[in-house]
Amino acid sequence: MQSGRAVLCSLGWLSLSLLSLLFPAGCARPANLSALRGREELLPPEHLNGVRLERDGHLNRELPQELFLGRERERFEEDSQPRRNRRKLVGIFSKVDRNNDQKISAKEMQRWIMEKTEEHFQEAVQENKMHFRAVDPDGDGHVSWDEYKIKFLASKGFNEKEIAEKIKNNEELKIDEETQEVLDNLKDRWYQADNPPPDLLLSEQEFLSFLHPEHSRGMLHFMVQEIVRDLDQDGDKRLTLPEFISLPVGTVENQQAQDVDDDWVRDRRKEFQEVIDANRDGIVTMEELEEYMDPMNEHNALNEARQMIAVADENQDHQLELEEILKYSEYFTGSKLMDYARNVHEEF
Ligand SMILES: [Ca+2]
Ligand SMILES: [Ca+2]
Ligand SMILES: [Ca+2]
Ligand SMILES: [Ca+2]
Repeated sequence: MQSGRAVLCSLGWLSLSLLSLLFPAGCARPANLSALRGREELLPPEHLNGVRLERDGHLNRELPQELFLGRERERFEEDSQPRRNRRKLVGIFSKVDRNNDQKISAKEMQRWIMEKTEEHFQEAVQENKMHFRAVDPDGDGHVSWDEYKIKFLASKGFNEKEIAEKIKNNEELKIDEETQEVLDNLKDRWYQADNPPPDLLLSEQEFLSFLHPEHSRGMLHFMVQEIVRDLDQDGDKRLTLPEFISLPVGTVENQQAQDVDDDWVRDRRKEFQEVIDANRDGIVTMEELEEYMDPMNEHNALNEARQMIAVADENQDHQLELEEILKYSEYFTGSKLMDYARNVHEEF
C-alpha cells in the first residue's frame, strides 16, 4: 500500500481529492483540498444544482433551497446559528423584494430564481476550470478520452503508470464489469460532449458540458434520453404516470419504508401531472421532459416561484411576507427558525 500511496501522491489535484477520502492522513494540501473536499470531480455529478431531476431520474428535493439561496446555501449549512440565519434571511428578503413593498411577488421571485440559477452556472464554470486543469496537466487546452480514462481508473485504485503504459501499447486492461459499465457510459457522454468535428478531445467548454449537461442544449437532451431510457418500460420513448412513479424493486420492507415510498409516489405523481406533462394528456414526451429540465427556462422559473409562494402563503395573498418566509425557513433554507422567530416576536 505504501508504494501505491507514493505514486498516488504524485497525481494531480483531482485524484488527490478523491484519494483524500481513502487516505485521509496522506497527501495533505489543505488550501486547495478544502475547495474540492468530498466531491468526485472526475465523474459527472448525480446531483446538479438548480436542475429539477437528478441524473438518475429522482426529483431534486433541495431545489427550493438551491433556487432561493444560490451560493449562500453553504453559509446557511455551515452556520446554523438561528440569530445569524434570521439576519441573513431578512437580508435576502429585502433583496428579492425589489419594489420594497415588504412582499415578494411571483415576478420578483421568478427574477430572483433566474439570478440564483445563473450563480449556480457560474459556480460550475469556476469549478470546471479547476477540474479541467487536473485532467489536462500539460495545459494544451484539450483532454483526450485516453487521458481521462487513465485518471478515472487511477481514481478507482488502478496504478496510473501501468494503465497508461497498457493503453499506449494497446494491451488489454483487466477491468471489473461494474467499472467497465461506468466507463462505457462515460464514453457515450464523452462522444456527446465532443462538438463536431469529433476528435475525442474535449476543450474546457466541452468538458464543462460533459460534467454539467445543463450547460448545453445537446447534453441536456442526452440526459433526458438517459432518464427516459431508464424509466420507460414499454419502449415507446415516452413516459406514462405508472412508468414515472414505479419504485425500484424491493424497497418496501416496513411501515416506515412504506411511508417514505408513499411520499415518494405522491410527490412524483404531483410533479408529473401538474408540471412535467405540460399539455396534460397523461404522457410525458422527451420534449416535455427537456423543457421541464431546462434550468434557464423563464417559464419554469415562474412556475417554481408560484410553487414556492404557495407553500408558505398563509394569508393567501399570493405573495410572501417576511413572517411567512421566517415561518417556513426550513423549506427555503434547510434550517429551522420557526421557534426562534416566534420568540423574537414575543420579545418585542
Ligand atoms: Ca415586492
Ligand atoms: Ca413508455
Ligand atoms: Ca404530455
Ligand atoms: Ca402571503
